[in-house]
Amino acid sequence: MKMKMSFRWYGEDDPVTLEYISQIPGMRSIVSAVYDVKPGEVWSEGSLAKIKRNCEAHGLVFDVVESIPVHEDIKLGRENADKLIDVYCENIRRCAKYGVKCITYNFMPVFDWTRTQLDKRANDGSTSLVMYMDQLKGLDPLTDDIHLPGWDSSYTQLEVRGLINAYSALGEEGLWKNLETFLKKVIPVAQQCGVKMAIHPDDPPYPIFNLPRIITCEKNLDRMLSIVDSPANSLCLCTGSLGCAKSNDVVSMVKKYSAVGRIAFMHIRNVKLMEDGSFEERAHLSSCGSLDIGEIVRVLAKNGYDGYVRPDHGRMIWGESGKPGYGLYDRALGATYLNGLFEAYEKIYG
Ligand code: DNO
Repeated sequence: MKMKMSFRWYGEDDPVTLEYISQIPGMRSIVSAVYDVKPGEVWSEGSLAKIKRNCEAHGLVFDVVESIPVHEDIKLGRENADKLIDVYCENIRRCAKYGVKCITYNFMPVFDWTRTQLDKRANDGSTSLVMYMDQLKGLDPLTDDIHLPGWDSSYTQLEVRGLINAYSALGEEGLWKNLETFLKKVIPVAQQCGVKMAIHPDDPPYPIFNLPRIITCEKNLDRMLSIVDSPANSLCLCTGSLGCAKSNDVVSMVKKYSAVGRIAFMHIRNVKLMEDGSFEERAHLSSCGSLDIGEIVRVLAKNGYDGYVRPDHGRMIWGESGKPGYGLYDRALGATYLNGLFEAYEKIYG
């Protein structure tokens, strides 16, 4: 197949082993990262070499990194940002040396994805991640001692408050400026090493707790891609992240950006949107949620998409327990469903 099917693996501590992953039909690539250092530090070549070796021992290719985290000081444009960007570039070079072709990252202030519950039970007994607006309402990290699932637990409440205040002062245009500085240094290095940088959209794609969020909609994706007009400056188009804002037409975004070769990585999952903006993560099948996954794959195949694809968050089913969103069974079902769609559409479009 043209597209490259991949699976996220959290390293040797992941209960989902490389052996299990290799047993999923059509599985090609491993999406992983070096987890033994903090953001802003250099990744050891030994760690990268080990991931590569482990993958190859199971007939898998380690060619996608998710993520090299962007240090908050880079996003905030603080004094040591330049030095931290140099470290980032060094990490890109090192990844490339061990065969990595695509690196995912995000530019979300303080928190990565945000949900209000990680184990919402559906009628069929499966559980999944959800965001319920009424659970979110009234919460204020500046005054309450809260910790939402998905947030980086290495910050104290006090540090989180400091960061939130710094970002509020920075605002959206300040964040854009710091993204521009980052991209103008990082993309030429990636290009030189044959690596595509794939920015992950903000999840969910709207401001949370007054924090600026910029990778949210078509207009902003256009702006981001135009900062450095190179295929090395590409998107990780996450259907579930962009798809939880009603105003985003995910199919048309996939169509537009795959036509111009600016999608390096597709995260594919389905979400069910509610009237009040709440959403539930669902099984991958189109009929299980609000997104037309079949149409998304059709459009990709029609445009000859040959980048990476991974089934994103799965539900917990069949009694499995583990890292929320990252169990084996439902993601394997997702991969198989996506492989089926791609096989059919790639055959039709050649
Ligand atoms: C969530 C993931 C994100 C993603 C980062 C990329 O499950 O899609 O955490 O890895 O935002 O930097």
